[in-house]
Amino acid sequence: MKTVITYGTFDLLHYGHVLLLKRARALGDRLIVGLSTDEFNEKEKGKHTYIPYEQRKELLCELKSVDLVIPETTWEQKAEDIVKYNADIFVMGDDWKGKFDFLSELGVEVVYLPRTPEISSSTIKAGMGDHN
Ligand code: C2G
Repeated sequence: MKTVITYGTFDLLHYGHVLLLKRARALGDRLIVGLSTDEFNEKEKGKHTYIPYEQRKELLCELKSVDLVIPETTWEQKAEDIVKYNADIFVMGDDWKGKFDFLSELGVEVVYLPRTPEISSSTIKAGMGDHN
């Protein structure tokens, strides 16, 4: 059983998120998603989330690529999660390239996947602004 783990906000879930999750899941047999809580987003990422945590979690749980969703409440929890869930592969989009290489010391394979261009939660929010 090869376990893949990834982290993110996944606000206003869109095609870029789904493609990331699909590719991450394809690297193993199960995918765990560390989903940023609303508080973590506000305090640590300075990001306002439009969709509250519980609804973002529910959406992710509906995706066949996702096997388990856990809360992301700190930047530092990744190492303990990797050990706790015996993760074999850590995946992030390549906007994070290099930022999590240190995790390979835990024996996990660190993989950065190309982001899907032209779509992001911020462009969707901006678009929504145009139509108000
Ligand atoms: N992503 C992507 N293509 C996009 C947008 C996002 O591949 N067009 C990827 C990101 O690279 C990330 C994942 O989808 O791997 C989730 O993106 P965000 O919700 O923006 O996550 P982020 O704010 O980068 O939080 O501790 C890590 C953080 O929680 C990551």
